[in-house]
Amino acid sequence: MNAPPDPNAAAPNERQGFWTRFSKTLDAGRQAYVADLKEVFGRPALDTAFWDDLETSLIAADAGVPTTERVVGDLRRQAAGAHLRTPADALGYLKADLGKQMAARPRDLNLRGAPAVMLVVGVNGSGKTTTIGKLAHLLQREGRRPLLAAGDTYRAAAIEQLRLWGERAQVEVVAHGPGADPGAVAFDAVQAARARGKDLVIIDTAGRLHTRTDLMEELRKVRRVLQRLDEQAPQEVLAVLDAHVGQNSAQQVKVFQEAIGLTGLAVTKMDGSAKAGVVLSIEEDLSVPVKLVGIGEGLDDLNRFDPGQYLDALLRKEDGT
Ligand SMILES: Nc1nc2c(ncn2[C@@H]2O[C@H](COP(=O)(O)OP(=O)(O)OP(=O)(O)O)[C@@H](O)[C@H]2O)c(=O)[nH]1
Ligand SMILES: [Mg+2]
Repeated sequence: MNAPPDPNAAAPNERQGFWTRFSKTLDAGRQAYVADLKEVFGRPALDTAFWDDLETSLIAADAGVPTTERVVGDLRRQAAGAHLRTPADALGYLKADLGKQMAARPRDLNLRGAPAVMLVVGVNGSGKTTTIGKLAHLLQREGRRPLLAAGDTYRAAAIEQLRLWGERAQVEVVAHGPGADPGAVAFDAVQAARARGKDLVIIDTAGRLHTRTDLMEELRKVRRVLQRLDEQAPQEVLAVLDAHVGQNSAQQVKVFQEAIGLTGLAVTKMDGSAKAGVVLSIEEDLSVPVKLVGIGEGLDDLNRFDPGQYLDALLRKEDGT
């Protein structure tokens, strides 16, 4: 028997042009800033205006107050100790520091299972269904055989939307009628995947406000059903966050994390969002790694998160761009 494909074999950078588009779209979002992080790091001197504007632009980018204070405090100490002399030095230090922290977080998708099961959750309209369509496409191109499960049974339109993504990405969709039990859909999808030789099931769920405890219980029920079929399932529970929501998304993540446990985050709508810094604060505060980023509504507008590329796009590249 052939060995299954290594789920994380394809380097993130192989997605053609993704990180160039990512960087451009962050630049577009940046136009809303009071001061621009890239501009601040491009200045000649570590003067008072530099420190003030660095702090302002980190907060404007939604890096959050605690993260901003820690980062700026740390840089100031390094500068006082004469370890940093220019904004370019500060940039190098900050990128190395944040990069080290980010590299320590496990970001690979766990796709080990027969099939592996991914449960995708989040508040209304955060981008779950779209992310699932793009993710199915991404993973299929890497040699996986995904199947989608229409676990959002609240609206007929939600089932149709997933079917449409199924057609676009050329993957099968298992669905019941509107009003069906999401647990039953999930169960059938895993059985169907086994019968049809699929190695991955991605389950869509209805958007729910994190404050609705009854709807959180429904997610726990889906998880219990999955665990009856495979103790390790779901291998991934991904919360989808809209980057425009910025700091408020931390609260959403916390509640989903407590209710069902999350293995990772997918941050969507980074295109044109001025709040790309939110990744820094969420990871620092909540220790749930960002695994995927979305920059649009097209099939190729999703990629695995790459901290180095992200920091280049947010702060500045060493070559000044
Ligand atoms: N610009 C942009 N739009 C996105 C992105 N991801 C999703 N969208 C759009 O956001 C809207 C909501 O996306 P959905 O995928 O339907 O969100 P959802 O979480 O499934 O929504 P519910 O099922 O209603 O909770 C749609 O109009 C998507 O096209 C993205 O990365 N960039
Ligand atoms: Mg949806």
